[in-house]
Amino acid sequence: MMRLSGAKLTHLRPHVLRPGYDRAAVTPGIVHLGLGAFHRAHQAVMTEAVLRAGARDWGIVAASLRSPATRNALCPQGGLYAFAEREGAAERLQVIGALRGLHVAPEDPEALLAAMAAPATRIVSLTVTEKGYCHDPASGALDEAHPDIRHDLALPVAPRSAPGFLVEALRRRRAAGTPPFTVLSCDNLPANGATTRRLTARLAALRDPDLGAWIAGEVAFPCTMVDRIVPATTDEDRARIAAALGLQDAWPVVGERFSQWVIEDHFPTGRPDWAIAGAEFAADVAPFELAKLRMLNGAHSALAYLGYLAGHGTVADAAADPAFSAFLDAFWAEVMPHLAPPPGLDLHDYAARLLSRFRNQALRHQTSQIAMDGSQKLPQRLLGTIRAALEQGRPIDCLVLGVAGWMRYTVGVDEGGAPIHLRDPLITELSQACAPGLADPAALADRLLAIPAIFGEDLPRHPVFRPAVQAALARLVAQGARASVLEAVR
Ligand code: CS2
Repeated sequence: MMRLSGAKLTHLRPHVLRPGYDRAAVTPGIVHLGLGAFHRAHQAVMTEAVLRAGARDWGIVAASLRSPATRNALCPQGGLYAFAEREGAAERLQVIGALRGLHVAPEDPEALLAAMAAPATRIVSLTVTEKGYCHDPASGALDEAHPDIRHDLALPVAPRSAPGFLVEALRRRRAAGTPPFTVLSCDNLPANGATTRRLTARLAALRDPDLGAWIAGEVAFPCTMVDRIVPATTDEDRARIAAALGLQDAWPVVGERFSQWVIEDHFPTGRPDWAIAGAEFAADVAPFELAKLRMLNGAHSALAYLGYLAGHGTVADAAADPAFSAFLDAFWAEVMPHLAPPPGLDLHDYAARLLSRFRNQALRHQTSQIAMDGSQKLPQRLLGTIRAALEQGRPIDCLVLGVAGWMRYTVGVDEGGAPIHLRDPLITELSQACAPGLADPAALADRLLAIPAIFGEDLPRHPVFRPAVQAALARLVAQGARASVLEAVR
């Protein structure tokens, strides 16, 4: 079968949506850091709608900060790839043309810096995942001992970290008298814009206090809430999509139909009209973001650990299990009292829609994929709600069971004794804490609670939280995840 490329677009099957605009006339206006599936299924799809509507100066130059794999897949295709929107039996295919340049940062940091410093670049957006910000997840402060941050301070002209690239590119623009680009974080971090500003300004200040103050004062870092479920692409997806396209695509992306993007409208040097694609602009993104992080992502993480332990490979399988769907209802009932939803958002409707999204059997979203990097996710997904509930003396049983599920999972053996492949930037600390195994669950809970980057200083000593976690972990070890989930909802 022929490979997807600009020259072969006419070979696509007729039902496949294609760029339909002159890609050669599109110039880059956005540099994107983090060329993963999420970016390609979310912001790039929204930007594609803007290009289809006639804009020419908002092409995307995208960079991987680590692996060359995506560049290697997309380069021979001239940056083209298919996005497959899946719900039930329906699959809608669209070839996306928005990527107009591909970089691999470690191969050539200078080329990426040059693209970021170019006057035509007015936005630098990021999807580098939680750990890509090199911060302490509990406090939100820059992790100055992080190897990439130390590297970027020692050799700032050839950075490795996302904050390092932002600082050096902004320094160059300031020196050249070019207005700064707007920094648009699209990761699931609390107050992602303000957080990125704080981390970037801090790293800059460690180099040069003036530069730090300039970044803090002069650069726009709007907050965003991003939402679309995008599981990792499988070989089965590749084969099915190639057959449906009539052309081979080395790395298509697959996602649900639902997509939401709420953006704080602060772009001093302009922005694409993403409203064309359904993006919402809001003065305050926080109420959207808290609801999404704590309801969707919080439930996702709890379901990932407990579901995996109970033998569910995917979110859809877990959510189809009556024990887990009852657990989700009870979990959301614990979360909702601590949210102040934006006007027009009914949290009960939101929860009902989440349940049906989780049940989308057309998406094979692996529980092990969501389980990854738990140390970076727990604070904003579960622990923030737990702190709020503790303050008001409200129930935390399901939230605590989610935390205990993470602990049980982190020991690295499933309920049948098979090893779990753990992936987490704090793997060394976690393995140390888990080395003595499951024999004494209360002591295991204490050793994990003692990691301040996750639990801070308050939670490990909390007179309600600590014993609740110890008891939940003991139950999980004694009777397994499914029985514990059933007990929690009884
Ligand atoms: C998931 C998210 O992998 C994860 O941790 O919870 O990627 C989730 O699918 C997205 O945030 C949905 O918008």
